[in-house]
Amino acid sequence: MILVKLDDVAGSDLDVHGEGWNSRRLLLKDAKMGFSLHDTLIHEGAELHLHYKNHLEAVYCIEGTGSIEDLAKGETHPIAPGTVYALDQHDEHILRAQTQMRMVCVFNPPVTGKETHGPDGSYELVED
Ligand code: 9YT
Repeated sequence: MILVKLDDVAGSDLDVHGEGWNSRRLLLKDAKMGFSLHDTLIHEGAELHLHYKNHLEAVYCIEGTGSIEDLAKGETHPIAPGTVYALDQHDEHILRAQTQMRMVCVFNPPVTGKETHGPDGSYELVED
């Protein structure tokens, strides 16, 4: 069994920052669970253009409000606590945070923790 506490991850090397967000990596690839689990903060006013071409991501908002724009469909959906979005089509999107949003994110395949967003908004696939 693996036990992880957010308090131990926040502010450590497992607290990864990007422009407009930081992600507390609770479980990574090395946990061998088949997915990674992140507690991510999207900072107030952030606008993130993302396109996870190599990963499936599900996101559960537990705090804050914002929206997600599905760029293929041209549709924008509000996000509030209790909302899940699942990028089952590797959907290119823009995430906007009206207030700081706290999101629980799951990635399949799991991220290793070393990925950085490419110019296309994706994370590269890190092989063993
Ligand atoms: C919600 C979202 O995709 N935020 C960008 C960061 C990513 N979730 C991560 O690495 O945790």
